[in-house]
Amino acid sequence: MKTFVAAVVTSLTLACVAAPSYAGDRAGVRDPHVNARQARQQARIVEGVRSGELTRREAHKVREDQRDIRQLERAYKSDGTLTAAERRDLNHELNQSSRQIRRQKHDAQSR
Ligand SMILES: [Ca+2]
Ligand SMILES: [Ca+2]
Repeated sequence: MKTFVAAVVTSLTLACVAAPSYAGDRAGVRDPHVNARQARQQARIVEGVRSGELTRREAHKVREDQRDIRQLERAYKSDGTLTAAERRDLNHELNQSSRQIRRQKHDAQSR
């Protein structure tokens, strides 16, 4: 009996853990995590321009990266589903653009 209860509890726990991604898939293309990252990076760029850490050229470059990511996101979502692999790729691109923003903000060049 104890084993049976443990098995039920385990499967319930697994169902709860699995639920968020399942709900995300059912919702189709919504991905608040990606959107939040995009908003944060956008804010970092604006901040970098304001502080002068990003030159005009650097700001242009990192904004192009942001635009490319939005295009990729649109393409991935165009079939009505954002798959786990597509989501992973978007986050990979966001990692790269984040590194790029950091690099440009902390290099020697400024306005
Ligand atoms: Ca897709
Ligand atoms: Ca710079």
